[in-house]
Amino acid sequence: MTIDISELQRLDAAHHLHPFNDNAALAKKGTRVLVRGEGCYVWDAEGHQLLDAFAGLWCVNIGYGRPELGEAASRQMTRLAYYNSFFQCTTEPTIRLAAKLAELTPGDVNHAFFVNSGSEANDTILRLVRHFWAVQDQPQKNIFIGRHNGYHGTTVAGASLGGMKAMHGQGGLPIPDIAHIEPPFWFADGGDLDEDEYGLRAARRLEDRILELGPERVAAFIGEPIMGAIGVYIPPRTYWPEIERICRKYDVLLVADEVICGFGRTGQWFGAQHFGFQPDVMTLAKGITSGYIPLGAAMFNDRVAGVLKDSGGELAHGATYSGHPVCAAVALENLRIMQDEHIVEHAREQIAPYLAQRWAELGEHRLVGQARITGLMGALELVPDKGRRGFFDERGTVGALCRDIALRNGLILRATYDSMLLSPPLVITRAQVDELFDKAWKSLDQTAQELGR
Ligand code: PXG
Repeated sequence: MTIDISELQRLDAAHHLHPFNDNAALAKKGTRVLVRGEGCYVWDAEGHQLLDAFAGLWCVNIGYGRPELGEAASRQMTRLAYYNSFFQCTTEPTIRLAAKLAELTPGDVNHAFFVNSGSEANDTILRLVRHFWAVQDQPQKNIFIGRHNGYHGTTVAGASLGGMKAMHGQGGLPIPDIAHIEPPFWFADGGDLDEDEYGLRAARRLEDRILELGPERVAAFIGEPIMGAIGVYIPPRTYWPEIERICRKYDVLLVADEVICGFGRTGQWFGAQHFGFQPDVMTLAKGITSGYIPLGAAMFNDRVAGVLKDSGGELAHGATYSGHPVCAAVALENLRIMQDEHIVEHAREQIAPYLAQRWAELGEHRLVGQARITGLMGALELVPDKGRRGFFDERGTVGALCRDIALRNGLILRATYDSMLLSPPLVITRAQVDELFDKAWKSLDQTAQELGR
């Protein structure tokens, strides 16, 4: 069956509002329609094959086209397409998934509340953590501290917890009782400090802010182990242990938003394990189903869940699709494949060291000021002057140019400002890493040529 692309583009322009797009500009240009995926590749309706070095949107961890996930969905849909977890009921895959997540997440983070996305998981965390303190006679302990340029989703609470100015500028955000501190980004902010010293200094901004607000008012700190959307800010190894120490000292709950870092992205199951800290609460989504079906989970440790369970009343929170059996069945199949095929170990042992080596080679390109990478998550910082840690005057133009050139070369990289971001499926092979390197190098060369004109 052939696809009439211009007809689809016309309908899209007429009826579809795209997230995070200039919709008027897109309507003029015409959207790209993707039609198929297999492993690390996707194909568009015009027949272009693209190496997806971004795993969709940081999520297709097991790669595209695994029929087992469709079969798991089909089996569950045929048997019991839907039942809820309200009214003292639930379904078998929902229970089994909660238990599986308790097994995989570190320490005593043993209790799942299911939703449909990362944003909703963070909304859930905001409400239930505030409730946790309130039922212990500390209703004033309700402030969440996040970070400027953090990304925690786009719902009212998610976007408020995040620190993206553009999002705060639309819709009257942030909501009250949310504070932000500066993120750890040594490349821009480290000055003369070495990275380890800088990591401690950046973490202590949390202590300063807690003391400013009063520890009796601060409910929780939330952070992505590695900040993804803003440009893969990899904190120095000293950062998270210091954050953990500060949270414990002032009895502030530590929330790790693992939506991107979770499910193998860093080479460990979770980013917290990579950095060696123990969260009280975790946000999960994306890789939980490898993006095959929407699902999010807020995970709580024994302390928080214990208080929520024993609070002597009904938990006034939940969605129609909390614990949807089809989504849970797909997540279970995804996690079974990841475990049976040792996909996290493959990423950590076979791919991460080789990718780090090739990424460092890209770092030698004259356009690249820093090539940072952890596990299968990296960024190339494009700069005007290779000898200096600085940025282009008009940020984002060069990144967008490089992204478009890469696309023409058959490579999907995301650009945030002038950082080219990397997050391939975890099943990528060494040969595909070489292909990625060749296409990225060629794209950097062509970008530099364009700039020289
Ligand atoms: N937390 C983190 C750390 C995320 O990266 C969310 C929460 C929200 O998840 P949902 O499922 O509600 O989207 C995210 C999502 C980008 C980009 O441009 C990143 C995300 C979403 C959309 C775009 O890098 N991350």
